[in-house]
Amino acid sequence: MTEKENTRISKYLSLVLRHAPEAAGITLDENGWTDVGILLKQLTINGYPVSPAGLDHVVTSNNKQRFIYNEDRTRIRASQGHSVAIDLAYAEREPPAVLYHGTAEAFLSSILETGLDKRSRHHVHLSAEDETARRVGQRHGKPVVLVVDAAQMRVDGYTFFCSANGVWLTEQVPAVYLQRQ
Ligand code: HQG
Repeated sequence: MTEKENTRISKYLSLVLRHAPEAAGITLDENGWTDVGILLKQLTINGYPVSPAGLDHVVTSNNKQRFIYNEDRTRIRASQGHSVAIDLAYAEREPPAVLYHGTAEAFLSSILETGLDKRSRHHVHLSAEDETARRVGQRHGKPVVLVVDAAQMRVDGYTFFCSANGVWLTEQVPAVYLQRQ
C-alpha cells in the first residue's frame, strides 16, 4: 500500500474508532473495542478497501501507534483521543514529576486563567517529552509548551493514566500547576 493510502485509512480509522463509529456502520463496546472482521467489511463498503494484512500494516506503521488489537487480534480500538462515551479502563499510573502540554499561543490567556480542560475529549492530553508537546501545540497554531507540575498534582490527589501509546491522561489541570516553558 502507498503511504498516501495508509494515511487515508489511518485518518478514517481515527474518525470511526474515536468519534463517529456510526459513520462506518460499526459499534464500539463499552471499552472502545470493535470486531476486526466487521470493521474490514465496513471499511470496504465505505470506500476504504483494506485486507487483513493491510490493516495490520496501518496499525503497526502508525507514527503514534494510535490503534491496538486485543490479545487474540479479533478486536481493535483507538488507544486514546475519543469523544464518544467509552471507558478505556486504563489503570492509574504514577506520572513523571513533570509533564508537558502543547497548545497554541491564542489559547494561552484562557488556559492560564481557567486551567486545562478536556474540551471534547475524555481527558486532558499530556506528554512526557516537551518536544512531543510542541508538535501537538503546532496543530492549533503558534505552539506554546506548558510545564505541568504532575508531582504536586499527585500530592494534591489528582490521578493520572497512561494510554497504550504513551499519552498521559488526566481529568483537568488547574492553572496553579501550569507554567509556560
Ligand atoms: C485547548 C493528538 C482554552 C488545549 C495529540 C488544546 C494529542 C483550552 C485544545 C491529542 C483550554 C483542545 C489531543 C482552556 C484546553 N481554554 N483552550 N481552558 N483547555 N484548551 O485536539 O491536547 O494525532 O482536543 O490546549 O497528539 O491538542 O489525534 O487536544 O489546544 O495526544 O492521535 O484546547 O490529539 O493526537 O484540542 O490533542 P484537542 P490536544 P492524535
